[in-house]
Amino acid sequence: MEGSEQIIRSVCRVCHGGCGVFVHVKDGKVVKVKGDPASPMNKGWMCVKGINSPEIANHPDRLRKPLRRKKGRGEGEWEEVSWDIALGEIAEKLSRFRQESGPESIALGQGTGRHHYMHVVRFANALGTPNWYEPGLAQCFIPRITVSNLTYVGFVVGDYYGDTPPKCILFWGHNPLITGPDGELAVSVKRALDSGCKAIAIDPRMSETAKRCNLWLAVRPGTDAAMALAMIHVIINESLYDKDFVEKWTFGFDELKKHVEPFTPTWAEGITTVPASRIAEAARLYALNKPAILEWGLGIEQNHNSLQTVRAIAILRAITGNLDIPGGDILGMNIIRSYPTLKDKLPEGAAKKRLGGETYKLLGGWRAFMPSAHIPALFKAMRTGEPYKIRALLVFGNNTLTTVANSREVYESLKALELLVVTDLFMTPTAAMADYVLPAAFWTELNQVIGYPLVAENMVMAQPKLTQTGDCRQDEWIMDELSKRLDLPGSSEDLEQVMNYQLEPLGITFDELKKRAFVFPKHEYKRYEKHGFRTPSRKVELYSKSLQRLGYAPLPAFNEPPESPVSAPEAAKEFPYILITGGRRLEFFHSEHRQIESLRKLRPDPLVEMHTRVAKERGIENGDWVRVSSPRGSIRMRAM
Ligand SMILES: Nc1nc2c(c(=O)[nH]1)N[C@H]1C(S)=C(S)[C@@H](COP(=O)(O)OP(=O)(O)OC[C@H]3O[C@@H](n4cnc5c(=O)[nH]c(N)nc54)[C@H](O)[C@@H]3O)O[C@H]1N2
Ligand SMILES: Nc1nc2c(c(=O)[nH]1)N[C@H]1C(S)=C(S)[C@@H](COP(=O)(O)OP(=O)(O)OC[C@H]3O[C@@H](n4cnc5c(=O)[nH]c(N)nc54)[C@H](O)[C@@H]3O)O[C@H]1N2
Ligand code: SF4
Ligand SMILES: [Mo]
Repeated sequence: MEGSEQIIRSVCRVCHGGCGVFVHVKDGKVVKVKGDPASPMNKGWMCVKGINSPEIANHPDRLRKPLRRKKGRGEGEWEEVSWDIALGEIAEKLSRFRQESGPESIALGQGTGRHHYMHVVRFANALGTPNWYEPGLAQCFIPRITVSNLTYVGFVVGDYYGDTPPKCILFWGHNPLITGPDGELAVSVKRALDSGCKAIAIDPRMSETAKRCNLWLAVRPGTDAAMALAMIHVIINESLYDKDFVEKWTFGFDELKKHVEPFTPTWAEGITTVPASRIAEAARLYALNKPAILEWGLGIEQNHNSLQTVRAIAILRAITGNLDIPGGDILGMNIIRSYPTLKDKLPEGAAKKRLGGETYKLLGGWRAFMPSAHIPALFKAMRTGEPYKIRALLVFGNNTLTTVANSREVYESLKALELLVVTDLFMTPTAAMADYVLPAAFWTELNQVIGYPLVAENMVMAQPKLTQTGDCRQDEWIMDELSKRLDLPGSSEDLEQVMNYQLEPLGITFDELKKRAFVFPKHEYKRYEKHGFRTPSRKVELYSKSLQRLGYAPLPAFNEPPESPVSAPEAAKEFPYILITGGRRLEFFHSEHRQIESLRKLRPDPLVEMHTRVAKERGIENGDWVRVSSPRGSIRMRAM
């Protein structure tokens, strides 16, 4: 019906959050998105990115048809082709590479946790290639997931939605007022802070979240393990730990106690540059204000010592008895089935060929949570053919040139491929280098089951397909169509069947979930009291025999970051400052949204934040254009 507006319940997915929304559709287009006050997640709130969904969905630069390269790579000459032609030609090439060089010569890439995340893993297993990657993983989320599984099995998230509010929140390398959702929503964190709970931020930067805290510890980047070890030292030394929980539910406390004896706050001050008294104060504040949430983020993972850093921090939650209690850090309920990734279809021999798998055992080896290729090893194989040639890369929503480290090398790697296929919403710099560019569906244009928070799945929501743009297709469909043409395992099962399989434990189908909008059962606290933790010792493993068996330290340790002023004083003469490049902005999601006018005007220029002392030393004023250089490259940015 022309002119009439429909309003349908859905879930925003501009980021990997889960804000319940109402989508207004008119003449087949999304014209407005509003927060759903009934959603327990966001209670009607939305961020600027989500609110501007219609502008993103209907943007004139959206890719609308499959494109085939007409001239040389990156020359920008394309011809529109039908899906049938594009998919047929791609499948024909993949089939040839598989036969000639083995399936491992085909790599799959994807970006951050989007709807098709697990479908890429499924497609890789069906293809028989161990070589898929995601630029998050090794330095985003996988250390936290891996450590959680090694230490207490399962993933914890802050309990913002129960009846007991937290008394304290410790934000560690995390800025959820800007970046949430990544396990929590900015709005829940804000509510908790507004209600007057105590808060601590451990962040080299006075972040938006740090500004709202009682205590801010400006840690030297990459030295968080030393800080955490000293906090454990204080909590044990001053007897602030939860004796009952430690005795009944932890393994290796005596070893830990002995291990942290030398790690005093004064020792940590020498490493982290934070005064010993403030480290002790933070330890006391956190341990004495129970229930407490420990919000950990990317800042503790983007370093060389990520696993041990994250382990030391995870141990803090356990010895203070904050695990799975009301208002503390609750273990995910995982109320739906895990995605059918066809894991058993990947031959054992293929898994052994995973690039980097032998060296990075917890990323790509058999003990890994979700084995994937080691990105530098994979991109090196593309460039050099060592240890074997990667001939094709199929990218589903990753701006590889801007989000994988070392753009120069990435560029050389992509140029060396025989086939590059990029599926995206827009013509990104990465897509511009491809042989085929395939148009992806935006969130209002696809079906998906959303388990939230990610990997914990305490709540499940439905996102229904409501609109269509050009010939855009959802990534899962593209992979399924290639699977059919290659006659791969699982190709007879469609997405609806997969979603219904996942939902089966709830006794509902995707169609029924769409009508209910969400399922959010009451949390069952302390389930470990019934069956123990799901670790080998049935307890929280402060001391990890599993890590020891893999050849890693069973108790967390600090290692000085490479290329720091301490470990590389010579390099520090030429490059005296430490650069950290996490720092997200509310207006953008990673490399996205710079072309969305309503968002871009809020932040027109790339900004580098620096200390006023550094600015004074260099005679830099607020807003000046400066050049930021590292041994790997340089970039022009505006000083803040
Ligand atoms: N220097 C530096 N680099 C980083 C980070 C950092 O902090 N600093 N962070 C790292 C982290 S944690 C992550 S998770 C990664 C994120 O890396 P990416 O996920 O690659 O980041 P984006 O730029 O959000 O997304 C890439 C592309 O996906 C497209 N896209 C969006 N939705 C869809 C969809 O449904 N289907 C398809 N096919 N395409 C879609 C977008 O248009 C965009 O061009 O970056 C990593 N890289
Ligand atoms: N608006 C928006 N939201 C997002 C994203 C986005 O691009 N835009 N990306 C999403 C993704 S994929 C992710 S992974 C999350 C990440 O979200 P967060 O986990 O919040 O990560 P960041 O914002 O990168 O960094 C958090 C803080 O860590 C600090 N930090 C940097 N180095 C260190 C360090 O060595 N130690 C400590 N203690 N702190 C350090 C930074 O100064 C920063 O304030 O955000 C998600 N949400
Ligand atoms: S926080 Fe994420 S899910 Fe919520 S409105 Fe913003 S972009 Fe959408
Ligand atoms: Mo990420």
